[in-house]
Amino acid sequence: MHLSSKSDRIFVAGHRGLVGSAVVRALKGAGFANVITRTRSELDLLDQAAVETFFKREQPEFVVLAAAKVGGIHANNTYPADFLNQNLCIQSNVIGAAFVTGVKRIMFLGSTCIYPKMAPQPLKEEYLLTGPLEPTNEWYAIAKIAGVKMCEALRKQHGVDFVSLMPTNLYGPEDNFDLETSHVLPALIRKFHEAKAGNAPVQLWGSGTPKREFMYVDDLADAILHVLQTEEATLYEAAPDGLINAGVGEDLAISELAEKIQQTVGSTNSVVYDASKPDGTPRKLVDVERLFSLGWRPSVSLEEGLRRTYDWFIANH
Ligand code: GFB
Repeated sequence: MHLSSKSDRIFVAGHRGLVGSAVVRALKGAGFANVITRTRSELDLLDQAAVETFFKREQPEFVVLAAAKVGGIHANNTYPADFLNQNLCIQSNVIGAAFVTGVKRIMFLGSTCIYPKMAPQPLKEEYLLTGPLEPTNEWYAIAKIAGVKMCEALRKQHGVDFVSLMPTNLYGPEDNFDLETSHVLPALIRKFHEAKAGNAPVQLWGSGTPKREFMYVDDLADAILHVLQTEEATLYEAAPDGLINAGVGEDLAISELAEKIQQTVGSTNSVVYDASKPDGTPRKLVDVERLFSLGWRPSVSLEEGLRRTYDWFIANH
């Protein structure tokens, strides 16, 4: 059942993260009055009993599941057990409690790394489980695939309206700028910014040739609201399996991204590549036909998004 009233009760799990904070901004900006959030110390999503008690007491009608163990290529590669286990637990607890308490629609969020490493581009939803995964993030991907399949299975067996949205690489305010655990875009903003104080070259990972698609997180939040407000029949006509990609439809090489960030930050430092660090998947441009067929389009260009993110970084770090 779709989100239709400004008084609907919406639980945003993970509201302090990059995605969750953008979803809360979007919901409140659109006038939704009952947005429910809990910090990690108030509700541990790894604790099944606590999650179920919370759902029974608060009775959310809609859920955006943006809580997850996430990180860039190095974090994914270094902590495979944490990425697999924590994500499986969080999503099993939240999706399970949502089912038991009759949530009207849950939106489960994952990532386009669920698709096979060598799948044809752009990545269509139907390519799921057609080939081996990218090794640096297969642990995270397997957890997320399980979440997609859990939503699909509950819908198949019980007719619930549980849907999955798979965003491409995201960036924006509240991102993680830690150089060890972050994704490439915030890492490069920080590296170029800090390098401005001297003449040392900026060290980037891998070869610079992999291509990525970047979506500003407020665009994703807007897409989430759009899908939540789409009627059930329309939604499943576009996505019979309940799986929808979210992206902007364009990608660029990491070396090109580095040039754009260098311009945004105003750095003149040279760039060197550290070939001992992994490249990850060569390309993962998503096919956005399903989402676009629902009438949604992105509105923030990469240049504009980079400027906003750099401003946020300067103000907050
Ligand atoms: O964003 P990123 O960490 O993750 O890296 P993925 C993207 C590309 O940027 C890789 C290169 O080819 C990196 O080698 N890169 C260059 C850098 N310099 C840097 C740097 O300083 N820091 C980082 N982090 N990368 C993640 C997955 O994959 O993307 C997750 O591991 C998830 O599961 C997420 O799907 C969206 O795009 O390779």
